[in-house]
Amino acid sequence: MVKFAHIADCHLGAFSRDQVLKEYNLEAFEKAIEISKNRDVDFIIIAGDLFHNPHPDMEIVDRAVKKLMDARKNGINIYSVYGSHDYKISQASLLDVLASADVFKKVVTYLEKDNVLEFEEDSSGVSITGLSGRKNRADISYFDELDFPEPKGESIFVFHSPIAELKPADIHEDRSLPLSLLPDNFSYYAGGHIHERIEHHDEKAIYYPGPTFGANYTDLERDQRGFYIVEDFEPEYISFDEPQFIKERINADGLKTDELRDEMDRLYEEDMEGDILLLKISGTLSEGVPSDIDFSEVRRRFRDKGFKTVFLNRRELEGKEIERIKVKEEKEEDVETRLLEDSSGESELSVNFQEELLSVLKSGQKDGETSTDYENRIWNGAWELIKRRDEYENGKDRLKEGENGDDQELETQEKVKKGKDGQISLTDFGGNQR
Ligand SMILES: [Mn+2]
Repeated sequence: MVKFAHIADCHLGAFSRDQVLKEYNLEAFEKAIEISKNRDVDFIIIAGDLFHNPHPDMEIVDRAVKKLMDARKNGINIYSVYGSHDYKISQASLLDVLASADVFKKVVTYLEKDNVLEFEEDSSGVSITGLSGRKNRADISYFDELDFPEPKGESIFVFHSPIAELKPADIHEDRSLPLSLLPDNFSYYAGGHIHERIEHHDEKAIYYPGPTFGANYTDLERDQRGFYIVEDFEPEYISFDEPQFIKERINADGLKTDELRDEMDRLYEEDMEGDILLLKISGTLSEGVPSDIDFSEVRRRFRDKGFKTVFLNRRELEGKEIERIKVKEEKEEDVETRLLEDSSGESELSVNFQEELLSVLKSGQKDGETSTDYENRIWNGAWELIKRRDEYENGKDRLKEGENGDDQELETQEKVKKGKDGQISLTDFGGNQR
C-alpha cells in the first residue's frame, strides 16, 4: 500500500518584513515534512511554490534544505514541479540547483526531451509526472500541445494551475485550465497554485491542499492550512491549528481620524487571545487622512496585549483628500496598464506609448552583455522610441505601414535633454507632466 504526502504553496520566504509570520510560515513547512516522516510516507510531492520567489534568502534556503535532506536521509523521495512564484523563464531558479543536488526530483522533463512527458518511477512502484506552473497562460498551451503518456498502474499527475471548473471566483477564467485538458487515467492529480483546499473526486481524483501557511493577508484570513497524507490514494487532510488567529475588522467609513482612534481603543479594550491579530481597517474617512494615525503605535499596543504579531491591513482605508491607487490584478503588466490608464489625464503621453517606453526601460541585462553595452542598448532603444513618439500618439497604423517618423524628430527632441556622450535624460520627458 502506497503512502505519500501532498504539499503545495509553502511560499517559504514570504512575509519578509514580519519576522514572526515569516517564522510561522517556515515552521508550518517543517512541520509538514516532520509529520510526513513520522507517518512513514514513501515519498513527498510538492506541487509548486515551495519558495516565495526564484531567488530566496540563503537563510530560508538553508532551513528548507536541512528539512528536505532530513526526509531524504530517511529514505523518502521528494518530487516537485515549479510554481508560478519560484520559477523564472530567463534564469535558473533555486529549484534547478536543488534538483541538480538531488535534494528532490523535478518531475517535468518535457522541455529537455522534445515535448515528451516522461515518468519518474518511484521505488514504491508509483509513476509520477507533471507540469509546472507558469505566469499567464503559458501553462495552458503546454497542456494543449503535449502528448501525455498513458499511465500504467498507479500514477500521479502533479500540476500547478487553476482548473476552470474548480477555481475560486477571483481567479480569471481565461487564466485557468479546462478540466478536459488534464490527461486521463491517473490515479491521483496533485494540484497546487490555488490557495484554498479543493477536493474534486469525480472521474478524476483532483486535490488541492492549499497552502501550509499562506503568503498574504487574504490567505491568513482563511481558516484552513495544512496538507494531505494520501494512503492508498485516499487523502487525509492534516490541518494545522497553530498558530491561533484573531480576525478583526474596523469600518472607518464616514469617521474622522479621532473617531477611528476611538474605535481602535474600543477594540483594544476587548478580550482577545491569540498568536496573530489580523486587523483590517477599511473605508473612507470623512476628515483627515490615514497618515494622521500612527499605525506602528497601534501595532505596538496590540502586541502588548499578548499577540506575537499584528498584521494591519489598511489598503482599503482612505481619506477624502487622497485618491488611492487600488491594485487588484495579479499580473504585473495589468497593474501597469491600469495605473497608466488611471493617470492618463495627467500626462500628454498616450498609454500605449508609455507602455512601450516602460517595456524598453525595464529590459534586463543579458548574459554576456557588459554594463556599458547594456546602458547603451537601453538608451538607444528609448531614444528610437521617443523619436517615433508621434506615431504612437496618432495611432498605430502608421507604424505598421513602416514610416520611420524622422519628420517628427525635431519636435520630440525639444522635450529631451541630451546629456554628455550623447546620452539622453528622460527627466523632462513625461516624468513631470502632472
Ligand atoms: Mn502559490
